[in-house]
Amino acid sequence: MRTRAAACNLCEAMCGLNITLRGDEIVDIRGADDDPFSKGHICPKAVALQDIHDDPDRLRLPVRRTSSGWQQIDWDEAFDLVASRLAGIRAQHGADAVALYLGNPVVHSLGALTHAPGFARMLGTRNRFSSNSVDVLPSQFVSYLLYGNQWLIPVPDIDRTGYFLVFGANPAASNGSVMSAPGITRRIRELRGRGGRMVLFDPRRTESARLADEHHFIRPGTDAAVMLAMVRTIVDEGLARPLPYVDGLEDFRAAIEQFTPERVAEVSGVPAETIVRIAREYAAAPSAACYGRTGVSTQRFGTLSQWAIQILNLVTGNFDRPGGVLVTQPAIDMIAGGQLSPGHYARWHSRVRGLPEFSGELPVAVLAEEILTPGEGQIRAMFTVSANPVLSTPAGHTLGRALGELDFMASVDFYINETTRHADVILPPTDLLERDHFDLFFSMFTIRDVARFTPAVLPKPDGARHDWQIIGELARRYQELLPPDERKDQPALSLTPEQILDYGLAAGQYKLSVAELRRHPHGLDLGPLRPSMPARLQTDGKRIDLAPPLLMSELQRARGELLTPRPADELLLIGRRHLRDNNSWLHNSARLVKGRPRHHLLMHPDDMKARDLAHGDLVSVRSDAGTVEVEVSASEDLMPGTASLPHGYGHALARETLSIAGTLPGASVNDLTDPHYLDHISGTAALNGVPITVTPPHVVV
Ligand SMILES: Nc1nc2c(c(=O)[nH]1)N[C@H]1C(S)=C(S)[C@@H](COP(=O)(O)OP(=O)(O)OC[C@H]3O[C@@H](n4cnc5c(=O)[nH]c(N)nc54)[C@H](O)[C@@H]3O)O[C@H]1N2
Ligand SMILES: Nc1nc2c(c(=O)[nH]1)N[C@H]1C(S)=C(S)[C@@H](COP(=O)(O)OP(=O)(O)OC[C@H]3O[C@@H](n4cnc5c(=O)[nH]c(N)nc54)[C@H](O)[C@@H]3O)O[C@H]1N2
Ligand code: SF4
Ligand SMILES: [Mo]
Repeated sequence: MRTRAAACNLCEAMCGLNITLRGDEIVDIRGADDDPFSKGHICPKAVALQDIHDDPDRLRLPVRRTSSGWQQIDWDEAFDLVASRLAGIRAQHGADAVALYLGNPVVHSLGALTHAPGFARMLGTRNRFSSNSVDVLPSQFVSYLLYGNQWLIPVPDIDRTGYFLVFGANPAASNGSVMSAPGITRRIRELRGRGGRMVLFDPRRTESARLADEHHFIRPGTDAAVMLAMVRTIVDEGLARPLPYVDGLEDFRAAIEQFTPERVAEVSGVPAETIVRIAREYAAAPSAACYGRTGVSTQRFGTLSQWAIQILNLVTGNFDRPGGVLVTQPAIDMIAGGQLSPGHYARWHSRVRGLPEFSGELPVAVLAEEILTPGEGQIRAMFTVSANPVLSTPAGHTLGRALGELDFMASVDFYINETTRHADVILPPTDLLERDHFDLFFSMFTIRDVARFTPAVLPKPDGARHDWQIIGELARRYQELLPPDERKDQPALSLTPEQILDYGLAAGQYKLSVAELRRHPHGLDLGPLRPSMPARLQTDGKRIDLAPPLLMSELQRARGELLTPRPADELLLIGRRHLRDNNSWLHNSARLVKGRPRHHLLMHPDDMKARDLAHGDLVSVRSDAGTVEVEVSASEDLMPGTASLPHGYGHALARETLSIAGTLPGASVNDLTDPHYLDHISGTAALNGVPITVTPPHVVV
């Protein structure tokens, strides 16, 4: 028996692990007490690393879909087939006919992260998509406009802050996002233990609400209004302490005149006194951090919400100060190194609906229509990497139908799921324990600067390929098939991830190397977050304009809707995450799915009574985009007028290939979410706050 230091990369918390092995068999997985960052923290999902590794349903070799079912093929044949079909469709219909979708685990897989962007550039398509447009895009958009780079997103200094003000995040379930903070519940308890406060706004009394000093219900989609009213109070009461390099406060104040606490109380359900009191407390706190995640990004006013969060931090002097919010200084600084683009906006628009690109990507809400609408520029082929958009993007059922219409589809994934079942070829990478790991992406959002390199825990099986090897080889063969004038050499594709890391570490301020990190298997703590502004701003003159014209015009456009109360009898659907789920893909682990069902629609008992629904009933849930049937559970934790359904369920379509997940009950919430219901300016899908009706299934409305 031997014990190996490892890292869990299932979520953003980046927990350090100790894995005990007997030969190549996993005997035990536990939190590593000697990891300076995670200090032994672990959650129930970590054992899934073993379950994925052992899962007989996981693909080990490429498969091809044929009329008589899935057929295993060898790598050589698979690469040639995918490269020639993609290049052929490009030659016939142009580069935009091949679309690319990068799913969430790309940012968790070192090799996918180092190699997928190069292949994307090689494909040269304007039809590029990722999970960003069902996730963090509003934050990227705001950072691009305020700080000059989409990834200069400040992180709450949770270990030192005196006041943690949270909108639309549930770190007790998600373990934190754009805030890598292993052991977040402990950190929140410590915050309160040192006399700090946590105040949370969420339409559901969540697991995180139970940790907070105060939880306030808020009508979905009204956060921006509440925060703008807070800013107005702070400015009018002379409590603002803006930094010397911040401009535009006067213009901004003038634009929010109508956001009085009284008026905002009517739309949000948050009492005016509460808005004013929290604004005063926030401004008076010796240090404070305002933070909001998917609940305030994937909603109608995602960009305005994320803007208001930045403003709250900027006007109270909490931006770039210990205990406030700070930008990390990671060992590999991809912002300074230029590997991450500052961002650009509206350089082109989607063909059918005319939605603007952001930083080279179109909103995934337009993907299905770009496949289904005939004409010049129509998408005819898809390449996906670690993605399940049929379950994770709005009107996933329509997208599933669209994928069935493609001329060709290929996916890099180790499961045949609701999305990859449409692929002609699936190329499976090694699993998470068979490859080296370094959190290249999430090291940008840690609550302390840390660096940890984890060599593969288990050997790579014969004939297996890593994500980067798959993408790199495919890229090589694809490039050869292109006419010389269409080739785009991507030198990074011929490097290994380790070489890329070494280059990045040496260029970074700590002058590290992979060899040095190997000597510290549990990682290096590089210290608490440090002020670094305005030097790192990528704006003109290194100044921050609080009121950039694009956001000001969005505010102008949205003001009326934002200040109009929604109908009193309207029911709005919100999402839900559970500690033991992970988006759409850990449901094939028996250990994780056991226990009480987690897929139910939650509703307030009064709302159920008004609709004649009983606890446990199968109900019909209807939106403008679709209908699903699912069991309903009564919960006093829901704000009246809201209902909650988690995403990532509804695996019936993959019944034949996911033997455990395929037997789970539940429906996909994204058969209800609507590709036309968006955060207008960024195109991010409004997955929260979707109007629905709920009836017993036999009632026809
Ligand atoms: N266990 C687990 N962990 C995960 C994941 C997972 O699926 N499972 N997914 C990972 C990923 S990809 C991400 S991006 C992160 C997400 O991390 P979080 O954003 O922290 O995750 P959620 O639990 O979705 O929290 C969103 C909260 O917003 C609330 N909400 C909905 N609408 C509104 C609204 O209009 N206003 C306000 N104020 N609140 C609203 C919801 O009730 C919910 O509690 O989690 C990551 N970690
Ligand atoms: N209604 C609603 N919808 C949502 C959300 C919500 O809150 N509400 N949350 C959204 C968010 S924040 C996100 S990020 C998306 C996530 O949705 P997606 O981006 O679709 O990602 P996952 O569901 O995590 O799908 C992961 C796929 O990646 C594969 N995979 C895992 N690891 C690897 C790997 O290392 N390499 C490769 N090649 N494949 C791998 C898995 O087998 C699985 O098939 O969902 C979004 N959808
Ligand atoms: S919180 Fe859980 S899933 Fe996330 S990194 Fe830690 S052990 Fe893994
Ligand atoms: Mo996400």
